[in-house]
Amino acid sequence: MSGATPVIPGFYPDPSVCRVGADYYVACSSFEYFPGIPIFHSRDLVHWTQIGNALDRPSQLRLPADSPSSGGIYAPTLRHHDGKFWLIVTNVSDAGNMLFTATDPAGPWSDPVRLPGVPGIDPDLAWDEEGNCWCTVAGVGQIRLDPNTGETSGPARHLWSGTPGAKAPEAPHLYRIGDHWYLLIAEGGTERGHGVSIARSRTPDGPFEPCPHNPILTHRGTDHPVQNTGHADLVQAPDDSWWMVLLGVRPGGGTPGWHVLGRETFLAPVSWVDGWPVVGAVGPDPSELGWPHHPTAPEPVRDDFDADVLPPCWISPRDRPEHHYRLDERPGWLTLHARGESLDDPGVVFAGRRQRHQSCRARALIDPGEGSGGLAVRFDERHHYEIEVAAGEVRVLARIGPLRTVVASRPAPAGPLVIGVRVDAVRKMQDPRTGPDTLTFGVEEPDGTFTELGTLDGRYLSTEVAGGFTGRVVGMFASAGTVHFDWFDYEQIDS
Ligand code: 6LW
Repeated sequence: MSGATPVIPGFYPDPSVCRVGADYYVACSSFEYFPGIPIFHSRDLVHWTQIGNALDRPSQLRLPADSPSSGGIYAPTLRHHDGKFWLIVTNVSDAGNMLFTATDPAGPWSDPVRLPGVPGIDPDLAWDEEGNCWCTVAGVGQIRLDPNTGETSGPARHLWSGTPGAKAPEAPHLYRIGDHWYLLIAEGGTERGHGVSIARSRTPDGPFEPCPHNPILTHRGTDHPVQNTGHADLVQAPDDSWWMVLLGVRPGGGTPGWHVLGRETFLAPVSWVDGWPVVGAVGPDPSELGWPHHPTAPEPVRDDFDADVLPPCWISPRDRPEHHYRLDERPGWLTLHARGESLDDPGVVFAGRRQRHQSCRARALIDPGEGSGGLAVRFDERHHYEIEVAAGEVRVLARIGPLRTVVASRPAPAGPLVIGVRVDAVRKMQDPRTGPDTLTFGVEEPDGTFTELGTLDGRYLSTEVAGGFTGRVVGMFASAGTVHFDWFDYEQIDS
């Protein structure tokens, strides 16, 4: 079913989109990871390239060491107004709501304008014809905002509680379309009950009339391969067509189904009937769009660490201090200096990329020296699998909630070696108790053959087991001493 294809695969949830001329931009949540708020660019809404991260310095993004995984940066709203880009977002582990601006969405972005008068999460920005800026937040509430100073004015007002019986009205976005102001929201919670609803008013502050056919989008109660659809944003194309970006998940395996890549960004067409939006099939096949194909520069399959900085797809939990992540210590290598924290700790030295495909392979050439480190698939501090090289031994380890175990071990050759993980999604199921995939860790012999050391069930690195708002991140870590990596590669495989 073509509707099962995200336009931005991997854990890139809560997409917010804007268009400037022929260029589209999307911003997504990033939670406990640094840098934060990935920014993507597209010319056709289907092919997206990450052009940076909005929050790439500590003065913009503070994630305390004791802040929980899936804390930090919640849902942003990205808008273009008055000749510049505006990004409003909540850091639930620090100062709450903040506003950033940039002339180039690839960055640099400004330091934060703090918004002490803006309550809650999921802040949105909209300007009316008089230049007033309306900030709308989950709940759904609204307050007038001076986006340059961060000062609010007037009372916070309640706009809409969403559809009776549906919980958690959130992710509001306010638009002036034709003669109406439209208020788009998510409701039902970001799990299987998720949906998108809309209401309209003649004025930006209501009263709002709910759409008679809410929810305008949901997959709740269906067997659609994309579930949890919600948290949407609308954009109009240059040809006047309308489109929606939204989050969804792709559960795999048997019952109840486990999604391991987190909430991904999908696309759906929108048409207007009697002044209300009608949402088409989620995930149109690019060829169905008939638009010019704008190929994107795919993420590098292999990173040789020859550049002075890591490409924007690389992220680390909570911070990435340069003295722990060096590209200049051994030119052409990434050197990780551990800081006494393992993958069980919030501050582990770990550089990873989101797992973006259901079947994939990642490898790295490691020189552990006297240190210990390796390759990990991280969900959070309590859910991760890894292959670690330490003290002349290669071990496969698993952390699942309170349980930690050594799955396999064997002597390690002296010097550098290639370690890897292969993720095989389950395609055919004989047993409804089957998990979504398996993760096989091993070492690559000098002749290129892959010696498997241990295979693990992937359901324990899924949102249904671990909870939270993120997804798998695959990367390199150092748990003791200094560890060097010559290269890292990641690619989709067929399995
Ligand atoms: C986001 C809110 C939500 O701010 O989860 O479940 C939060 N709904 O819209 C993080 O994605």
